[in-house]
Amino acid sequence: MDDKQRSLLLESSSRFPPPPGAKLSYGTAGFRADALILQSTVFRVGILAALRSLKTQSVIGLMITASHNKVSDNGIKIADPCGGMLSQDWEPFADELANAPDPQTLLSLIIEFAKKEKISFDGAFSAEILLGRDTRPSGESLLEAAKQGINSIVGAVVHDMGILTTPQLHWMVRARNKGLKATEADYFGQLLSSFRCIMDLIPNERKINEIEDRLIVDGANGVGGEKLEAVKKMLSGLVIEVLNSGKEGGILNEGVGADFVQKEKVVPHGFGSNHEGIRCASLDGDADRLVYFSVPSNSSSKIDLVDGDKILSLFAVFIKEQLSILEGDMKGNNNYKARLGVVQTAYANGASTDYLKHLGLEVVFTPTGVKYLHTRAAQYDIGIYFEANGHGTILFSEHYLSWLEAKNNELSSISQGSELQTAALRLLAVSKLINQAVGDALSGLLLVEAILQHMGWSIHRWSELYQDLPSRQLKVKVVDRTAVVTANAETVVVRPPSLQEAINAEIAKYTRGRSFIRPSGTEDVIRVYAEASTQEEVDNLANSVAELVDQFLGGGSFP
Ligand code: NG1
Ligand code: ZN
Repeated sequence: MDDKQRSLLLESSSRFPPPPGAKLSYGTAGFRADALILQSTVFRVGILAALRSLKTQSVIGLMITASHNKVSDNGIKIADPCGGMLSQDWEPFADELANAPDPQTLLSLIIEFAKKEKISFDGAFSAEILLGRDTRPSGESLLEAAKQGINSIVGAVVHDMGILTTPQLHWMVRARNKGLKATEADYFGQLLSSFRCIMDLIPNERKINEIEDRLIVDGANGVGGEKLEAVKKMLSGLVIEVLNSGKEGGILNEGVGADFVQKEKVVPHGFGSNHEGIRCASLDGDADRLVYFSVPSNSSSKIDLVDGDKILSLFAVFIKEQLSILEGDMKGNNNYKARLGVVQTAYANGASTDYLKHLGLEVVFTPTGVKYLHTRAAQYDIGIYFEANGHGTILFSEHYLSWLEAKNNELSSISQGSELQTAALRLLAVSKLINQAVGDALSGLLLVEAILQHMGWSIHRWSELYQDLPSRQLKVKVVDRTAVVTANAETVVVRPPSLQEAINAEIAKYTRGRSFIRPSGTEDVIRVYAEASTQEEVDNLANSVAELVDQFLGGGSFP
């Protein structure tokens, strides 16, 4: 590193002193905190993104968002060249950078890391970063801090892509690195044409009118509602009404959005008895999560929730149907049996896992966090992953896609328009509609809608695939959440000692009881999850486990 680069880093970082006393960590979704303390972190992640671009000689993405968190929070995360999350082996360096106390320490860390990673500053390659942000008011000034961080690396180029959903930014990074067009218009174009393709391939006899042709979407008062309004204008075959689009003056994620709906199981603001029985969906604040629900006809405030597990199940049923057609009667020479896998976390409702296994699918578990689920799903020809909260997607391996393309070409010459070829075309369309980089509420919503039409299913028919076990989630504030260490995809507490035994003793009191705890990666809390055969039992189990957490870790409160 030459003197010009050194002094540029020292000079710019002196303008962004870290917040006194704060210890930040690159959690399940990057850095997240109160927006007021994030200037220096975002600046430093700007530097990190430029270094990552130099290292990988690729375009890197930076997204400023705090997803479903309250509007006063914000956050920042990196999208790697393939459009996925930052490679995990860089996370410790991200933490060190964010927590470096002064410019000189920061510079030394960068020099040492660049040496270790063999990052060259010779100017042969210029770092290139795509920047996106959600609708949070703090986003604009944080964007400026990110730009200054990126520009602290000589020659770095920044493209401000404006206000985007998180998955749009990840999609753009992936497309750019594949040498494809990567504007928002290209993104919408791909979604709409593949949606149309699946709709056009629906067999005539399936076109039964069991389905209400109207979908009502809760936009969480965030970026998703805004983008869906744009999609709506270009869409045919589906009537979408957007509520909580953010234009009516509602507050982001307050009493609205996928996280609220999934955790509280109540209607979001703006929905009520006039929506009874109609298919409704809810996006989160940055539109990477999607859940469906219907408002019941009785006066209960609880909704019939169709969560990420059920979206996964719908996708699995559809994919499995296409694979059975394609693989059931293999014509020609080029035959291949796809490896289909399903990836869940411990938050998946036990009834969903039973259902998926009953379908004959391979189901595996990872710890919470997209980085784990995505990596595991990528090991299959077709890997479907979902968190119960509605974040998920379907990954197709390059190898399988090439086979599918070749098979489609072969079938179009020997049996054009056959059931076999149609199944191949449907799978190819799914691979284009569903975001291959991260979970994406907009593309997921279009795929759900196309599949429901294909099946001729109402939301009620879909919801009846299986009956969820009653579940409950709580959070407990403790003095130090890092004191909890878990194993076995977060289902067992290994530290503090004896806590797991105490939890087991509570679980043993209930029929079909299940409970686990883990430190959140996005909030300063311990999360408690419980499942049992009745709502009353599960509420009791969750409360007792939360009390145990408080006893063992002290200083607790239940926010
Ligand atoms: P944490 O705060 O680590 O539980 C939450 C979600 C994750 C994931 C991240 C990223 C739950 C229980 N946890 O993480 O699944 O979506 O946010 O946004 O929903
Ligand atoms: Zn989100």
